[in-house]
Amino acid sequence: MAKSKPVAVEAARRLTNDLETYWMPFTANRQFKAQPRLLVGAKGLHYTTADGRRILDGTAGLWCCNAGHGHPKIVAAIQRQAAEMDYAPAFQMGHPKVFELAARVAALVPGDLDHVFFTNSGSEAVDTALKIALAYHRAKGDATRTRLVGRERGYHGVGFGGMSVGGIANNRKFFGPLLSGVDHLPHTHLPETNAFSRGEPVHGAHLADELERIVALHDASTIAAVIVEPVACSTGVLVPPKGYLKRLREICSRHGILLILDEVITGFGRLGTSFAAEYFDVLPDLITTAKGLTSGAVPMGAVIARKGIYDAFMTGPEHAIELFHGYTYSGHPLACAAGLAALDVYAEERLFDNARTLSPYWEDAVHALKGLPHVIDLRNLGLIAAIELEPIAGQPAKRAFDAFLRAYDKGLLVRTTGDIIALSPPLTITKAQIDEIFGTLAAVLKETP
Ligand code: PXG
Repeated sequence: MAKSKPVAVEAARRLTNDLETYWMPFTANRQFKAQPRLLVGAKGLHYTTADGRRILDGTAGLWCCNAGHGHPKIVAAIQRQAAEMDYAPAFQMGHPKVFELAARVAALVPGDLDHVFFTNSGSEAVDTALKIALAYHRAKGDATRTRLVGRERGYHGVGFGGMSVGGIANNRKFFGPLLSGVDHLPHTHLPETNAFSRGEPVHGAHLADELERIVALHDASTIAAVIVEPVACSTGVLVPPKGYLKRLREICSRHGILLILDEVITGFGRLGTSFAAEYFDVLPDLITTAKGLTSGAVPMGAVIARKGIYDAFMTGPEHAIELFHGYTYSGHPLACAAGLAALDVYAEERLFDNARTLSPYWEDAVHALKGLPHVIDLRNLGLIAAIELEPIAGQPAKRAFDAFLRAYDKGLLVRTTGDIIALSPPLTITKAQIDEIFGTLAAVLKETP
């Protein structure tokens, strides 16, 4: 396994003499703490490491810093807001920026997805959307609609709702029985027919019909909602087969089942459109989002609901709370300031257009890796890509993690899941930087054992 330079360990120790106390999320703690990788600065497309190296950010942080790092407008907006008003109670009180941000977000999504509920993360957005779906049916007098449908290999965060509809065994198996009444559609990964597809694979739309099987088993009158990621990113970038999402939408509509698109990653320009709903021309009932909403600068998530859903709650006495749900930090002023500034930057710098314009170049760069050692599949859409490697027999995930370390040593940050390398750079990327990412990766793959 490639080693991070010893100097990185020393630099980390200089900055903190206690690596032990912090329990790191989704990290091999003991491995990390033996060879820490500390980042101390970020500007534009680059991180700075504790030992003073510049690292090209191939992952927009964790798929979130769509405007690049440290954008002066976003920084200034957060600073101003911190000085002006740190916090306003989220319940029974408001502040102007949260209303403004809701309107600005709603303006970016198609159709009558007109109402925005703020959370602090994607996980909270997912659990909020599932709760809204259940409460919506009840408000409509359809209280038997309680079942939820997710998809194998789906990732919807780490709350009990998101875990339950999620489809990644390691995120589920340690945590007991989870929610009852959940079914899963099959995943859409068909390497035999779809390997090395450019963009949307041709085969597999029929997999949406599996929803009919679930309906036949339980009856539509028991099913509240289906939730899927338009592109399943965390599991290693599974691009939906052509026509799949439209077919899922049709089946949901036919049976009165709500369709939730989890756009935590695909929202805010990742595919070259505001949201994947626009890219795929599919109108969901609810959208969950986060990450790019503030360009990752302050934690924030959101659920965007169609008018009919919001309206269904706006009945009963006017003084009565319509939805018993919310967070202390829903619509936090710092997050709203960051969100408004991020939306300004996206518009002024035409970053969604940049993503769209660059995506054919990105696609060519991804697929130029074909034929390099270990590469068994390449997948892409918008400014997302996956490079799937043949696992080392008996040691799953080791080869890709080794490539991750080698890339980091060569000045490039990538993500890995299992033996898949995932890429999702800031939308501010240039052609030269795309060349740099794939040049580095080609060198890495040639030396990865
Ligand atoms: N839904 C989707 C589709 C996501 O991708 C979440 C929900 C949860 O969001 P929060 O904010 O609670 O983390 C996500 C998060 C990775 C990676 O590299 C992906 C995510 C988070 C961290 C790493 O695969 N997705």
